[in-house]
Amino acid sequence: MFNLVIFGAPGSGKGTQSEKLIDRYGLTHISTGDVLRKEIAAGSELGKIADSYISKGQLIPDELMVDILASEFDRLRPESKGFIFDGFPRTIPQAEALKKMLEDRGEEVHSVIGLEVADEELMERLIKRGAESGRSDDNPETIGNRLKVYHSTTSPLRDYYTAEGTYRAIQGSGRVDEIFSRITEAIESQTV
Ligand code: B4P
Repeated sequence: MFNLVIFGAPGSGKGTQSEKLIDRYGLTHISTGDVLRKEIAAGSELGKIADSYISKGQLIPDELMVDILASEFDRLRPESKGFIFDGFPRTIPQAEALKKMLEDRGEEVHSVIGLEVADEELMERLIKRGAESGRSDDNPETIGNRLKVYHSTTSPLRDYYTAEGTYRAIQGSGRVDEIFSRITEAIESQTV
């Protein structure tokens, strides 16, 4: 099994590049953002809790997120030859929980792809997406909070995964297909 984490700020292209990686490598995609948005659309109890955080640009509490991730992983695992974790982990405790969850199942994280994009470009992309899709967290105030949370709480994961020896920084601006080539080169240099 090959397990990949795609990491980066909000709007850095995690979802966009994950779609292409699934096609290329046949991996199973777990996007915690997508899981939460489905729950919100269904109006479930979990969805109501998630909405109260997402609409403010805050992270869902770690304990809840870790349970969601583990149940998605166990549900999808029998059919899978490897996973793309998109949007998870977003905190050091989530990274530690992911490591333990995988170790308990005889697995590990093989590669962490970090998409690096300047804040001004992230803001522009997300405002554009908000205008097109109406996503409730893509408005300037909430985007500002999400970027603050990213810098204070999520970006320390770069050092965490650098110490683990799995982190590869990828320049995340430019054309989608150019970025995809940079990612596949990095993955393939880690696996040969
Ligand atoms: P996510 O769904 O993960 O939201 P995101 O970070 O904004 O998405 P992503 O980075 O994938 O967007 P993409 O670049 O594809 O999370 C939403 C919320 O859920 C979080 O704020 C949090 O509250 C909660 N949550 C999720 N996971 C959690 C966790 N583990 N713990 C706690 N809370 C959690 O797309 C952005 C836009 O850029 C698109 O419009 C795309 O078309 C465009 N784009 C992509 N690549 C481009 C390029 N190269 N050039 C120009 N535009 C590009």
